Amino acid sequence: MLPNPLLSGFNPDPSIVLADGAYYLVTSTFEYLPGIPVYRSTDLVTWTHIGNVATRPEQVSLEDVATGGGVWAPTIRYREGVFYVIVTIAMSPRGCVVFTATDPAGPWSDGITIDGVGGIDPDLAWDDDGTAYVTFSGLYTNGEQMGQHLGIQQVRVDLEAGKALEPPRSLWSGTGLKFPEAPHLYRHGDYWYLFIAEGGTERGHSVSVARGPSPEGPFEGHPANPVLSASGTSRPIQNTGHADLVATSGGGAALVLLGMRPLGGTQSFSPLGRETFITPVSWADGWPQPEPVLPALRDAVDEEVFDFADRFALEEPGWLAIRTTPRSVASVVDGRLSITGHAGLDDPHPQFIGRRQRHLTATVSATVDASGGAGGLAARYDEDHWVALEARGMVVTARAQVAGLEQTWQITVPTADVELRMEMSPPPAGFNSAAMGGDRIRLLASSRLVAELDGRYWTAETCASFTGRVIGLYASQGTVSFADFRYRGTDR
Ligand code: 6LW
Repeated sequence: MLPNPLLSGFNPDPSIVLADGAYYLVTSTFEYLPGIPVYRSTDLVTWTHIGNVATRPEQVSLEDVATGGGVWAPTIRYREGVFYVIVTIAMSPRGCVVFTATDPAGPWSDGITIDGVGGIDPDLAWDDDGTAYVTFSGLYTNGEQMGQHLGIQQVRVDLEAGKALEPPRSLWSGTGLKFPEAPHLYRHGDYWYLFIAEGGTERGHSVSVARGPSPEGPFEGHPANPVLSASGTSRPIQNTGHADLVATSGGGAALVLLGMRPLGGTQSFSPLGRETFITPVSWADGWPQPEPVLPALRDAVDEEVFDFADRFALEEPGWLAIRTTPRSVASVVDGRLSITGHAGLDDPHPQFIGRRQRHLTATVSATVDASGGAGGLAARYDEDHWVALEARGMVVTARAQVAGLEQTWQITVPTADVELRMEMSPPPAGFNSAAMGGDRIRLLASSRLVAELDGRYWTAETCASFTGRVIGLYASQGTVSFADFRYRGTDR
């Protein structure tokens, strides 16, 4: 059985390709850099984060992009020795961009904008004679109807010239649920299949399928659409949709797709945001039938220790920064990670580097010296939603920021080199407000509890954010240094 989640933590909108016996999977990164992680596996079980598509800020131009905008829903494909990633840089003039690489670990090209694709979630497919098709979710991008969906559209494109060869044609609009989006187009047997998402990316999220005789259609819907949805069920994995099809060993097939793991009671809250899952697909009468997405948790305890005496600790591809690269925020100086701060976490350009929280039970810690400034350990959703343990000299302040409102708790610690720790765990069983809430977040300094919080306020549902929880190190003033950063997580 394949593990589920397949790639845990903030990994939405997965797209996958099989090339020369290996799978490559990419996900969305929004306002973070580096953008678009590339994960590799040969068995769909063990995945390695081999690099990122957007390692240079100019590839995606995020400086002025609002949080929640930026790198949306990449598609990865492979043809004649070249990997292609096509993606929308939302709310940015870059628009629909195609990157190429011969080695998926990188480097990837600077990217070329394809003019004439008015929408989001572009897919790339070629027919037998080499005609390239971009199929996307049409959106009004200006005027009074801005943001309204136009259904699934398509253009033939010249990838080298970066332009559409025709005005968008409408292909199909699904079954009538809201937001037809996330199209992926493939040939299978005698038909071309169009998989789309419908119902919005929240609890109504669904997968619907249509088929037609050519990549341009005409398309007829699957009689049992939507073919996959967790909507209205009590399954532990919700919001399932935005699927990409891939061949598996032994002639089988599977969908990779996004989903969430809500905690708590009837409302329920997902601390990790949208994660990547997988589910088998069988074929009957020329139609695909995916199975419901079920959990298959990994047993392992995942442990990462970044000891900054190792000067390559910052080169690991999983570090993220906001609208800039981790290396322009932090550096390794005399065996410690050093960050110089001049803005707070509520600023669009904070001096923060972090990593995805990937487990519902996780402990993250860092040893900080803040004798020359202010900074520490933070868990971030966006500018208005974060939790921090901030050291300033020998004073540690726990800061909880929700919708721009803040509450603080303060203690004094005995030494300048203080261990800051966040412990996250699922809510307790029972029928009270803690049990009905989000995960528990405990904030500790030098092993003393400074605050304990209901994590519901730092979840995908509350923050209305497309990302997930990113936990890491920051400085808001002066220069702060860190001896280490540790992450320990388990799903059991
Ligand atoms: C993405 C859209 C969606 O472009 O959310 O879940 C948007 N679906 O398809 C951002 O991830």
